[in-house]
Parts: sequence; structure tokens; C-alpha cells
Amino acid sequence: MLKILGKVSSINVRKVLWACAEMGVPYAREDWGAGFRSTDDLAFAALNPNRLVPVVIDGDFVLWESNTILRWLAAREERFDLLPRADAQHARARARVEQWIDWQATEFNAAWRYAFLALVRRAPGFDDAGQIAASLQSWAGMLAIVEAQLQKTGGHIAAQAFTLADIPVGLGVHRWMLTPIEQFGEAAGFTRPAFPHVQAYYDRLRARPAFQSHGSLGVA
Ligand SMILES: N[C@@H](CCC(=O)N[C@@H](CS)C(=O)NCC(=O)O)C(=O)O
Repeated sequence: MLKILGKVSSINVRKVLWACAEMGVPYAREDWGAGFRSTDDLAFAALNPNRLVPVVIDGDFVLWESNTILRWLAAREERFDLLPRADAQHARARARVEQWIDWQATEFNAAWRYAFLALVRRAPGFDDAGQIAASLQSWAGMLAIVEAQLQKTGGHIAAQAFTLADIPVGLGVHRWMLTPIEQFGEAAGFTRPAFPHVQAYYDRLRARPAFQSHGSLGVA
């Protein structure tokens, strides 16, 4: 059976759990990461030199990088509805899904980091009001991009229908919704912008049983 190493409070671990639930893939999960078994453990570091969760183990195959794990799972399960085939006929549709998966890992993810560590994790050293405000502005700018794209597709991030890209992007939206921006914003003059298409998208994702049971888990 597939083994997943990583705690559920990690957004990157939840991507994999949500994907497994969407695809009906059984797995056994072990708690690793801050607050649990340390990823500095030599046995863990031998699996992932970055010492980060998630890591998946499928027999003699070990894989890390959450978005790569999502692509691998979709390919293994032949879920071409979630990630179109890697052939010329489906090149455009596949690239559109991959574009949003990569955008999450690079642009979207980078924008929220400071604000999330300050307002949710309350991490030491992340208490500079100017940097929090800048991160919130940048994060809101990413949400504006999602808003415009959803207006175009009329459904999900890469297309009208749900695809693999909705897992990483959807969890980023979930994080935005659950972060207590208002508390900080009032003092700093930052107001959470209204994004009606993002709200409707979030409601759509929240209606999915796999998100309810494995994606959200009540944590940002
Ligand atoms: N690019 C990696 C990032 C993984 C990552 O940052 N994982 C965090 C949790 S979300 C982690 O392992 N932090 C160290 C720890 O919890 O010990 C991926 O997408 O898998």
C-alpha cells in the first residue's frame, strides 16, 4: 500500500491526501514534520534530502515534491480527466493544468508566506507590520488573478471541470479564506477585497467529499 509521510497540518501533505481521496487510492500515513517525528531524522533525510514533507513510498519508489506527487498519482491511476494525456492531441489541455499547478508552487505560494507565518503560525521573527501588509497585498494580487481566470472558465481554475490543478490552487484559496486577515488589516489599513468568483469556487470545492474529508481538515 502507498505510504505517505507527513503531518496533516501541512498544506503540501493535504494536497496528496485530497488527491488520494479524489482518486480512491488507499494509503497509510505517518506523522512526520514539526511537532511530530523530525524530518532531520537520518532515515527521513535519506528519503528526502530537503527534509520536508510530504514523501510518498510505493514499494521501492520514493517521491517528494507535493505537486510532482499529484502528477504521478494521476498518471499511475490513469486519471486523464484530472491531468490530460501527455500526447500531441492533449498537449494544450495538459499544459493548461500544469500551468496552474506550477503557478501555485511559484507565484501563489511565495505571496502568502510572510503573512501566513505571521498571522496563522505566529512564527517568531515574522512580526514586521510592513512586511505583513506587503505580503497581504501581494497575496490579494494573486487572488485577483484567480478571480479573473474563474470568470473565464465559469467553473474551475484550468477549465470548467475540476482538474488536478484545483487541488494546489484550491488549498491556497482555502488558506486565504481561513487566515485572520481582518484582525491585522483593521490596524494596518488593509481590507480583504471581495472576490465573488473565488467565493463561488471555494463553495464548489467545499462541496466535494474528498475536500471535506481530506483537504480542509479545519486548518489553513
Ligand atoms: N516544495 C515542497 C515544500 C514542502 C514543505 O515546505 N513542507 C513543509 C510543511 S508544509 C515542511 O516539511 N516543513 C518542515 C517540517 O514540518 O518539519 C513540496 O511542495 O512538497
